[in-house]
This record gives sequence, C-alpha cells and structure tokens, in this order.
Amino acid sequence: MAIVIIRQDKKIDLWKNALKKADNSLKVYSYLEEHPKEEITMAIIWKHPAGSLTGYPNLKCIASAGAGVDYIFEDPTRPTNVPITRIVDPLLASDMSEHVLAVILAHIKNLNTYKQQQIKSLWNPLEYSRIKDTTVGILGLGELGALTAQDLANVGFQVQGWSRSKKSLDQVTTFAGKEELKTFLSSTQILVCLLPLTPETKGFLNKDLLGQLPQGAFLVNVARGGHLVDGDLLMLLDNGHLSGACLDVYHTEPLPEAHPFWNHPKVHMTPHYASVSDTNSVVPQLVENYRRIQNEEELMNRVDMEKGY
Ligand code: NDP
Ligand code: OXD
Repeated sequence: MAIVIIRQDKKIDLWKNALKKADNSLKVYSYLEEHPKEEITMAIIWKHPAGSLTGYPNLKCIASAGAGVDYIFEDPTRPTNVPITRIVDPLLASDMSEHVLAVILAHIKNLNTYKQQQIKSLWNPLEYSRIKDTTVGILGLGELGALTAQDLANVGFQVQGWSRSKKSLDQVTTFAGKEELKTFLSSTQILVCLLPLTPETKGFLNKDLLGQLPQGAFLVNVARGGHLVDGDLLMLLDNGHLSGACLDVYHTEPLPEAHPFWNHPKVHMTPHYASVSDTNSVVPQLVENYRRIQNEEELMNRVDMEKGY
C-alpha cells in the first residue's frame, strides 16, 4: 500500500513531508518520480493533469487536497468507480469566513475606492454603511458557507443564506430551493457565493440572477470562476446595477493578462487564496482515511457522486 501525490504546483514536498511527519512509516511518492503504480491505494491530488489518475489498478480513494472537487469530475479519464473524498477542516472554514469579513468591511467602508483615490491624490469623503444596516446573503450553507454566515451574524450583519435543502442556523434567515431564491435575492445587498461548482451551478451568477439583487448590490465570488458569467457581471457593473465585485476565483487561473477584470475600477481581485488547506491541520484526516482503506472501513468526507459535491 502506498500514496501518490499529484499536483502541478510546487507543493509536493510540503505535502510529502507533512504526511511523513504524521506517520513516518507511510510510503509516499510524487507522481513525477518512478513509483510502483500497483501499490498505490490513495491519490492525494489538487488540479492534477488530465490523464494522471489512470494506470493505478488498486486505487481505493481519490482524495482532493482541497474542499472543491469540480476539477476531478471534469477529468473524463478519471476512474469513475473510485470514491472521492474532500477536505472538511475548521481552519479552512474559519480562513474563508475571515476573508469574506475583510472583503465586506473593505466594501462598506469604501476602502477599495479610497485606495484608488489615493493613487490620484484625491480627497473625496464618501458615504459609508453600517454593519447593522447591511444584509449579506450567502449562496451555499455547507461547511464554509454556514460558518461564514454565523460569524457575520455574530459581528452584527443581517445575514441570510440559501441552499438546496433547508437549514436551521442561529441568527441567520434561511431559504432553500429555486422557489425561495427570488425572495432571498431581492433583500440581499452583498451576495457571497460559496456553492460547489456542479453542472447545476455552472453559470449560476448570470444577468438573470444578479439582476434580481437590489440596485447597488455587491458580489463576492469565492467559490469557483465557473459560477460566474463574466460578461454579465461587466454589463451589470457598467450599467450601475451592481456597485462592485470582489473575486477570488476565475475561469482560467491565473487570470489572463488581457482579461477586462484586471483594469476594471469596480472589480477587486485576489488570486484564489481566500482559504487554503493547511497541511498540519488536514493531514490527520487523510492519514485516517488511508488507515480506513487498509481496514476496509467507510471513508470520511466522502463526496456524493450523484450530487457532485
Ligand atoms: P459543501 O459541500 O459543504 O457545501 C455546499 C453548499 O452548497 C451546501 O449547502 C449545498 O446545499 C449547497 N448547494 C450545492 N448545490 C446547490 C444547488 N444546486 N442549489 C442550492 N444549493 C446548493 O461545500 P464547502 O462549503 O466545503 O465549499 C464550498 C465551495 O467553496 C467549494 O466547492 C469550493 O469551490 C469553494 N472553496 C473556495 C476556496 C477559495 O480559496 N476560494 C477554498 C475552499 C473552498 P445542501 O446543504 O442542501 O446540500
Ligand atoms: C478548495 C480551494 O476547494 O482551495 O479548497 O479552492
């Protein structure tokens, strides 16, 4: 039994070392080195090259090193009979919640605009909003969305959330299903997307949906670039329906140099780094699943193959 790490960034050694630190007896390989493919039972992956999950005859688990698994379903060459797991981790959730809070505060206190004014040596005081008067709507009330909603409510925001199935969260008004989406959107001043990317949610943030937000609403997309129809956002920013957007995720990452988001005055960008798996925090659940494979036990944090998240 052995583990293979497949990812295209420079973090293979970081993950290898963290796994070995947790259990020195583990056999861990990089997919780039010579490795006995028939021994591999677990692949720990992040944005793997298409085709790299083939040729492992004894693979028992494809473990996403992040919360999202959309990139795995998008690979037509992946072995479809192998279960997929994902990361569920308190630090990943609290990092996301802190990022969203920072973005929202920057928006309601005009910090993005003041930075642009500073560059032009412009002294121009602007009306600001108060936390207690601001309604934030979260799309997706899963591991990240639920904590973010709860934390924002604790800070004093009016918070509402929308998900597929109805949720019950302290101080958060919840909505579920297509039939409740319109009501949710009509009272949301700041919309935060924390949905998984699936065939159902692809292109969800389009002109029809964003157009149902009140005039002057602000969009925060920290989920996936595939949720957003870029041209629709630009149109709604330019015609003044939306006051701005803060984006962490894009259709192509890194965002191509020629993309209009780079220089748009109402688009604020971060480089897909809102919340990142901390190896020390997430390695124990991966080691536990590796042990479970050995003992033929049920895996933790298993992805629902039908729902795609
Ligand atoms: P979860 O699977 O825990 O939660 C997903 C939520 O979305 C659930 O509430 C689910 O509803 C809801 N949902 C899914 N599909 C639909 C639908 N068609 N209609 C309505 N609601 C739907 O995911 P996480 O919270 O762990 O993560 C969310 C996403 O955040 C990840 O998939 C990833 O893309 C992104 N992410 C981004 C990061 C970044 O740095 N930018 C870092 C980490 C994650 P229900 O509960 O009813 O099933
Ligand atoms: C994730 C991410 O899904 O970093 O964990 O986007």
